[in-house]
Amino acid sequence: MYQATAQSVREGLVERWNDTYAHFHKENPKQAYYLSMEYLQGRALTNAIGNMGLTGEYSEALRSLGYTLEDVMSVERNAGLGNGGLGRLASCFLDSIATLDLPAWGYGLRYKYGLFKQGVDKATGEQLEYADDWLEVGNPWEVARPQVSYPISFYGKVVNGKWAPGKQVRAVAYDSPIPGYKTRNCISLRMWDAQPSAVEFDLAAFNASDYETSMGPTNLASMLCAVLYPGDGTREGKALRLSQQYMLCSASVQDILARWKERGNSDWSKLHEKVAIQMNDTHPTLAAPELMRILMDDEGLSWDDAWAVTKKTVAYTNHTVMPEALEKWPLDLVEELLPRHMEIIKRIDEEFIASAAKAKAAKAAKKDDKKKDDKKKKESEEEKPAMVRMANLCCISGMAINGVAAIHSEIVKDFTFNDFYKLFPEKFQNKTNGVTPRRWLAFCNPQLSAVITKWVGNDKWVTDTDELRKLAEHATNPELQAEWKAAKLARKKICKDYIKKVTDIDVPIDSMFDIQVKRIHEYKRQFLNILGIIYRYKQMKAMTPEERAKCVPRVCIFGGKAYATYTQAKRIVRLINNVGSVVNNDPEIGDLLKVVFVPDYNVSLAETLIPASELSQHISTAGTEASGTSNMKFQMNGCLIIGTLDGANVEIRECVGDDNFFLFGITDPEVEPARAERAAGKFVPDARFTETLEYVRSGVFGDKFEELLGSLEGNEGFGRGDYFLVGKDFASYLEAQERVDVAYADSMGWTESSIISTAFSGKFNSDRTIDQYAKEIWGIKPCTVPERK
Ligand code: H2P
Repeated sequence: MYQATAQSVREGLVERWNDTYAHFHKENPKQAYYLSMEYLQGRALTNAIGNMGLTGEYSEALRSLGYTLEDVMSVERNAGLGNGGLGRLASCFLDSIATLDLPAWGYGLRYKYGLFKQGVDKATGEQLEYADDWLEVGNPWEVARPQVSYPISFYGKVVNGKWAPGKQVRAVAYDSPIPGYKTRNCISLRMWDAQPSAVEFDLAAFNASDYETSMGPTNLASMLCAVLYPGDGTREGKALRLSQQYMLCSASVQDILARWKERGNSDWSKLHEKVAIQMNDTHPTLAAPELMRILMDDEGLSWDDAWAVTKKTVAYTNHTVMPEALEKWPLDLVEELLPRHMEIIKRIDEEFIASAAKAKAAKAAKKDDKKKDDKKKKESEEEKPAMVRMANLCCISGMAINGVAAIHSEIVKDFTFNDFYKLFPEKFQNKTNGVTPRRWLAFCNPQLSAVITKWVGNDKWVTDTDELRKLAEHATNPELQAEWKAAKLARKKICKDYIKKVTDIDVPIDSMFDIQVKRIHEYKRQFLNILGIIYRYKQMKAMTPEERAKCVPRVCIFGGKAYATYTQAKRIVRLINNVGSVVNNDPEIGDLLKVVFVPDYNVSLAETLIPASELSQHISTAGTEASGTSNMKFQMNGCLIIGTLDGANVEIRECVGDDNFFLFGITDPEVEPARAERAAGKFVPDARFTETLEYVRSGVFGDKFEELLGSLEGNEGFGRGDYFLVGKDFASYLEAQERVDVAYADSMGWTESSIISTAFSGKFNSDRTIDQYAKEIWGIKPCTVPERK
């Protein structure tokens, strides 16, 4: 029934999809292309019928056949071709682009397996990883386009200034329709699959039974699109990752230029008037040298002409400021894999250094500055082996460089890329992230949506989220409050049933649902959360039954994947699970505290958890989380936030007001001094922190978690000595949690804050973000597909 429903919906989409393509072709507008290694599309069915305004009709039709829409849609596999926020952001952006009728497309890779399916070992609490065979039963949302295919070359050498590649595969297009909300516009997400190139198939070798030789290209092709982010610990792994990135860039750039020609354009110097390419983080950086190569080597442009237009065409979004996450590749590897590109990159580098030196000289820099600069230059020259720093290449080639939240964009200017900022301040922008209110409120939370529509007076808020502000006028109205609470309770019930199904844990729905879901990472500090829970548990154990009865009951829910080779993150998962096993089975504690790790966090799970949330945790060390986007989804669904002054939390707090946000922790400027204090041995941890660590060490949770705890103390051999300052923020975190408990006990006050949260979430609509990209970076305008006559 799912397949039948999907086919029927798809049929309805195809007409809009074809019309959109034809209309863009006819109008020949400037078009933007979003290049991303990740997309977290989640399920397509509910979204498609929701955007087409046909949810009621499909529900009804299915009911008449003896099915429910919920059951049918829950069969769909999640398209999990991403890791976290970066990939989901790309998917929200596509929804907004289509909804705003903008001429733009997405490009990605069609991995055979998604990131991985996560399980939990019942006995040890450890994370388990399985291949996520998301295409196993086919994908009704894609259309293979074997006629759209491009050669992708690797290795070889440069002969007379041109590349004579050593290996080749073919990139073949698979398109998925992305319908906009209440519009006929339907854009494409084009994902490339790798196929062996027939010219490389060694028929003679095959017939001589030398299968290994003859199947070489086939193997390369199947490796290229096997998984997202293959381990890059070895040189082979690095080569594979870089090959994937190159394949995305090369296929997409070839396709973009083919379309540009097909639409009748021919003046290369005006390419940027018709094309904008957005590089989602540094993974698609090679788009810039690839564009240069094609323009020069295939189209015959001079270096100067090719460079002039390339730097007006590509733009770069930075998503992280952590030095270890800024990609760099060994120069000799790039040279071996992509010899012509390395020549181009070297020339970009040389010309940049020369022009930067000129600019400096012209400014007659102060003596001090000069000394500093000389020192920097020396450091970079001394790096061995030599590296290609992708972010630097992006900053030099990009027409625009943007961060993803106000505070992050400032950090990017002041620290991460300060040298580049000083040279070209005009390139630097901020584009605070957003999320689509269709998927993340209207469709995932129909219960709350109905209440909102009733009290706002119409459903215009589904696109114009400023309309949500009208809720604030009624935030203390008992009638709205009652309906609001009923909607929340209905969602908590659904969530409870889901938790029971997948973990067998019974959670009480009259407890506070306190959720932290995101990639497991030390900087995101799931560790701080679980240590806070351990402290709470320890306190409760020491109470008399009467005292204990006064505690605010909580269900603490975690979800998120730890990258397969990230040992410390995996230890955190194990600690959470072990704490859960002890706490959840402690008769003294009963329903007062539950700790749940819901395995295999993905888009659908988020759609179940977020509507049920009352408190959510966004507690990264200040200055580390670029933006965060789940904070926005929680806020939209009337959830209160406990958080640090980091990423988009800062702007969320400005919108909801200090009273409706549980703030704690040190601020970004205080981080380095705090690290220095630690390094000097001057940091004295709060007694509650020491006590909590000792409690874990006493073996209450089975294992003593020595490696994990050691990382907080900077013991020799155990990491960087609480680099993310869990100890420093612990006391302030506990105090904020106390304020949470007090606030939750006042049900009316809490509900008022919940309503205010939703009411002032309008800014975090990805339509707003995309409108800014369109106007301030891409220079594109809506191109609305007319009704069929
Ligand atoms: C990253 C950042 C987030 C940001 C997101 C989208 C890489 O996502 O860390 O702060 O909101 O990109 O810009 P994530 O950590 O969830 O993988």
